[in-house]
Amino acid sequence: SPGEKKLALLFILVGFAHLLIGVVMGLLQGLEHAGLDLFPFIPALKSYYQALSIHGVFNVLLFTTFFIVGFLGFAASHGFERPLASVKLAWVNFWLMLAGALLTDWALLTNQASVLFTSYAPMKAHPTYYIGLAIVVVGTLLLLLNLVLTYLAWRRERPGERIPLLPFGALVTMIMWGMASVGVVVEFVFFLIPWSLGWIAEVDPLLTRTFFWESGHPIVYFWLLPAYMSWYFLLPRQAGGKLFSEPLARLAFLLFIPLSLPVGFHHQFLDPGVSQGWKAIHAVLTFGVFIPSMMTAFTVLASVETGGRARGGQGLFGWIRTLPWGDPSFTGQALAMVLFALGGASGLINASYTLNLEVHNTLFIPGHFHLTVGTAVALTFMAMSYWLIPHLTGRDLWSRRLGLVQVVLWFVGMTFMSRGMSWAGILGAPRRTMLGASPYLQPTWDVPLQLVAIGGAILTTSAVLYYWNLVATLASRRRTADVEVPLAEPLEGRGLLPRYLDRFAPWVVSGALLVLIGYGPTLVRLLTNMQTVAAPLLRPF
Ligand code: HAS
Repeated sequence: SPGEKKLALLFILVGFAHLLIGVVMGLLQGLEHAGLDLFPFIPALKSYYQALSIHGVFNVLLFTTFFIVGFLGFAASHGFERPLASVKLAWVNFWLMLAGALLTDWALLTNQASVLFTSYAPMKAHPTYYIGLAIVVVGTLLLLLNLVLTYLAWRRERPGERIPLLPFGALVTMIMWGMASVGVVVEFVFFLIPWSLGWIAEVDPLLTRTFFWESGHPIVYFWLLPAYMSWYFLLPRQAGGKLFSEPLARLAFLLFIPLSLPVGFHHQFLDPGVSQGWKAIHAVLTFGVFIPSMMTAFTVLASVETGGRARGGQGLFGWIRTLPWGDPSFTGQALAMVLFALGGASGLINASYTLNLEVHNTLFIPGHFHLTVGTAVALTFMAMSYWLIPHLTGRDLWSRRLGLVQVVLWFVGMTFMSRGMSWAGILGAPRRTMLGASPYLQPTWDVPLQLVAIGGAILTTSAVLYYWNLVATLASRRRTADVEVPLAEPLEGRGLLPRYLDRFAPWVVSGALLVLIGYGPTLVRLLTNMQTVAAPLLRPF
């Protein structure tokens, strides 16, 4: 309905507004690393760490979450061919999340929350920072509630029918995130918020970090799965082809529910106080969550190939040439995938327990996540917006050519920047450090850090082009006939599908069990060691 389209648009625009500020902070950081420190010239910014905190929270927490909530609500109601169960709840959710985001923005912009996006204690932020983020998380859970209610209403109307692909992807994403969010909810509600308000005197950094990473790794799949929804269910149609295998696609999505949850210790390989045995188990499970992404690489590439061949492409690689490279939405997503393959490879390096000792807390890690969340996710969301915003507004995209240049520049900029970061990281350059001012700057870091700055400048140019096109599209009077949602058909038709690929319960139960096994013993030990209310209750275990 027009109301729901408007709501989705508002969510998405709030997300992109945050990305805009985050990108500007990114440029300042990149230049600082290369020796050009502009921070003293910007009175609003009190320190490098304030800018870095704004960059992280705005880009990976607020941009992503607002885009995702807007897109998933829209995708579910479009796929179910009915309005959300409660459109009123969806509007309440928007205002609630906006209020939460504004609280967090205020704390960050006034330099009262320079604690970086991981919110690690004992660095303490103003209470509004934690409360605002907690409200945003509650908003995501309200979306989950609304999606489940919509699913139940649809099921009553269409008993026995298989869940359509778009809502299926939206439900998997939100069920996974609903389970994953428990850690960060406990961390914020029982520890960080009371501590920041002065109600409790101290918190245990190891315990809060453990709760954080219980949610903090799966959150990357909360960001990634909506991009996967586009790659699997929409991109093949944009390429002129079909989804290569519906069962494989569903299996890959469902595998993320159990496999993305019990892997958080791979962020804590170097934390004392977590036993090596549990770290090793999480390392092995991390290799498990690699599998659905490898399945994705195969299925999506095969789906896109059906498009290239349907357009007349022949031979082993001839189909690549005939793909619609003039379409910024297609090209942006294809380029995002190419860099994601490198992001996956660097993820494997991080996940390898021993190799992690070499790269942990170095610039190699930002090198990894600018390829994953910074490209696979952010570039895909921008590329999707080239059809989604015209669809939601009824206004024609202002310039396809500008869009094309923008996505190519993002790809080139990120290639330079992530290469520079990974290279400097392997040479020992630390992350989260004002490198330009450090007394231990190594001559060998010079060239890689120049690459970071060059990449940052290209990325900023790309961002300027993106916002130019976005604003011009929103302001344009050029109306377009309804831009369709490019929903792909499965190649093999809608044949028989095993029931377990259309049910959530077995995956949810196995996910819950894996979390209990993977985290239970460590959490019980950490909680009983503390002077918490829970300690006497947990001691018998
Ligand atoms: Fe990660 C740290 C391991 C995926 C984000 N990661 C981070 C941090 C972030 C992040 C933000 O094990 C930093 C947190 C912090 O601040 O401390 N990560 C992995 C592994 C994967 C992985 C194994 N990460 C992601 C994704 C992210 C993300 C996705 C965001 C969206 N990561 C780690 C580890 C650390 C870590 C350690 C901690 C390091 C430390 O020491 O602190 C895997 O899920 C990756 C699987 C991906 C693939 C690639 C599949 C390729 C596809 C594309 C194919 C298309 C092609 C071409 C080839 C297997 C699907 C198409 C061409 C056409 C023509 C169409």
